[in-house]
Amino acid sequence: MLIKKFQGATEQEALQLAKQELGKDVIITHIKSIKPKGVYRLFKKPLVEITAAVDEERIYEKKTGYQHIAEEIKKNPYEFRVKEEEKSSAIEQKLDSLQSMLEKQMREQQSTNVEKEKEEPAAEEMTAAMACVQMIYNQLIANEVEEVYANKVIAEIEQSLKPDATVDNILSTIYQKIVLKLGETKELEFEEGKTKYVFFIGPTGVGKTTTIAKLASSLKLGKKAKVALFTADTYRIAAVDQLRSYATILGIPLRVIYSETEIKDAVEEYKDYDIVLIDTAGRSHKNREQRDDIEKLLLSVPEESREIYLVLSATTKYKDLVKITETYSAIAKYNLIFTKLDETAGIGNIFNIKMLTGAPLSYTTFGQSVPDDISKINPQAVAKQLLGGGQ
Ligand SMILES: Nc1nc2c(ncn2[C@@H]2O[C@H](COP(=O)(O)OP(=O)(O)OP(=O)(O)O)[C@@H](O)[C@H]2O)c(=O)[nH]1
Ligand SMILES: [Mg+2]
Repeated sequence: MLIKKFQGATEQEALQLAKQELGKDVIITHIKSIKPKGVYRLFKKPLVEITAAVDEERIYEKKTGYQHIAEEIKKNPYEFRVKEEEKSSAIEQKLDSLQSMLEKQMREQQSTNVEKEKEEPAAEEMTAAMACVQMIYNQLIANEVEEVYANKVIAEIEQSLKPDATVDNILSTIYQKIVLKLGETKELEFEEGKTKYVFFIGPTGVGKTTTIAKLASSLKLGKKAKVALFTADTYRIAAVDQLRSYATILGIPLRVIYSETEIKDAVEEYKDYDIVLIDTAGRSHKNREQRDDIEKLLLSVPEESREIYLVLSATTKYKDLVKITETYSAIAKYNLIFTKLDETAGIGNIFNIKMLTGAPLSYTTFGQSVPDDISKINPQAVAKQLLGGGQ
């Protein structure tokens, strides 16, 4: 969208100028009367200034062909990946859905603005740029980004915002900010000759065991890693059986760990393995004893051979996520996995928890199907969704 101001002796004259320059499809987003100041008051008539906007989407589409990206996100929001060749120019990409939404909202505002302005010329004019920032803020809030973090992003860009900044400028600046804040994604990797012990911790029922099965499958079949499974979830027979059935299908060993000392004992036996994925019982972060148990278990493996993934459901309320992450932050460093993205429209919690903990983002899961419903978190795709792409 291109936004520009035009002045004329009358509204019609200003509109005509706008149409000459921007074409017949311009929409008026704002009208105000400019009274000449000082000595000019005596011999100059007031002018009418209109703010006109035009959708350059189609021209842009032809130029860049980026329209398909928005289409792709729309079709499959969670699996959308920025293609390699587009990565470098990702920040320049149009956020088509948000653009059209902004345009629609501006059109809706148009009539109210025009009315208001005619009645009482606003003392402080809200620039089109500020209106755009406000809409982006609303969009972030609608996607369940916490106010404090939405404010933070907006405050950071506002300082450098020029009053005549275009929607393009504003969007790409905010988009870049969010991508930067989401940071680099942490992928589960392994080094040959070094066994890595990977713990999956988190509240009950979030999808730890299912996520382990998905990752075990892609590590073994995709990356040809030598994988073993441990389970420390001995509270329920069904829990061991659940993991055993995955282990059997994948043809990998499963060991049941009854106490943290058994992990130490197993080190020699599993030294030829690249990765040992360790399932834990869902724990209540409120229960002190359970928290201590998990701490003992995690600390039984030295930091250099240990990796921890905190599994959280994207459907959990932000306030509860704060408590959960606080509990685990006090124990050790972790990476973040968000499950059940198929059950929620708001992905704000991914951003919220990243901002809160600073922990690296790693995977999202979006369904019960093993091994398909998992992917590495793509910060570009998350930022686009937060800004309204793919809605
Ligand atoms: N919709 C949806 N369901 C999921 C997802 N991941 C796991 N589930 C389902 O959530 C339920 C619990 O999954 P589990 O893997 O057993 O969860 P857990 O964290 O190991 O549970 P506990 O061991 O009891 O703490 C199962 O019905 C899974 O199929 C997901 O991404 N989306
Ligand atoms: Mg489990």
